[in-house]
Amino acid sequence: MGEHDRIRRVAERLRSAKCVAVMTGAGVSAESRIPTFRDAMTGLWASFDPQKLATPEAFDADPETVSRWYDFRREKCLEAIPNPGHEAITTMQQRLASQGGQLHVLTQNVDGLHQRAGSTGVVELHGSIMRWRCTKTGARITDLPIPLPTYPMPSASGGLLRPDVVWFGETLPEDALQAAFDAARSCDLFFSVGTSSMVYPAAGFAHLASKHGAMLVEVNPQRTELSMFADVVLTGPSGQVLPEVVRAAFGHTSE
Ligand code: BJW
Repeated sequence: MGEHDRIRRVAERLRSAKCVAVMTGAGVSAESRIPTFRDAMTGLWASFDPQKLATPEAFDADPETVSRWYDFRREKCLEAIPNPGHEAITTMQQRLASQGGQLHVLTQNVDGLHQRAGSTGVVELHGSIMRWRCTKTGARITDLPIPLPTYPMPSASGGLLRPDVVWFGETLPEDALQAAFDAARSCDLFFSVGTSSMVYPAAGFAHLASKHGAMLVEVNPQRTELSMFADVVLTGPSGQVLPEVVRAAFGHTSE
């Protein structure tokens, strides 16, 4: 089956679906020029290992460096604009809603680009880079200047402000986890878009959906840990592939 036929097969299922779940990873924002998580260390940050910086241990040992890294990335995310991949997901969500269905956006990304593309109810499994959280009280704060005046940034209650994201070894927000479980168990179609499918528990939701009977579709220019389990693999950048799926299903790419 060629790529065109694979897209048609997905489009047919999408047209008749009542419930769709879309799990996204860093690749969906690559065409907005936000480097993927594993490619994030460019320029000044080239000598750092993201897997080591995105940990509570790194923040405890060197809160200045970790705060600077997140503030640098916060600025890049704010400068970025949503791309046709984000927009296609929003279009799918609106089309499904208009025919009485629903589409759940589950994202591992912390960049806020799905919301800025107009998707609603976005489930942020790994938090948001736009928010900071007090290490003492857990209070959240969103309206801090860019750049921060100092690194690390003290909180009003004598603690530090850390990014409100989920680091390795930390648990995901309970409400986001529950929403993702519910969506994976109840959807007829599950898209895994732009993720290496290496990080758990997020990577497990595709398998859960498949076990519950959903068609599993992967969108990625590269093969991943998930590819061999997918019913359909659409090979290419999500900013090209997803608009093609929307066109094939609904005949146009925007509302
Ligand atoms: C394109 C493209 C284009 C390029 N179009 N695509 C089970 C087994 C083994 C280990 C574990 C397990 N369960 C839990 C763990 C431990 C750990 C884990 O999974 N480790 C793995 C490395 C093995 N998980 C955790 O610690 C989680 N917590 C947890 O489970 O708590 C309970 C517990 C604790 C302790 C022990 C056991 C249980 C928390 C995970 C938190 C992840 N946080 C991060 C950082 C967020 C903040 C930040 O951004 O700095 O989240 S890590 C990082 O990885 C980030 C991402 O959201 C996440 C996923 O990465 P993603 O999105 O897949 O990006 P990439 O870069 O890997 O891939 C990009 C993809 O895009 C590639 O495939 C490209 O080809 C593709 N692409 N251009 C489409 N144009």
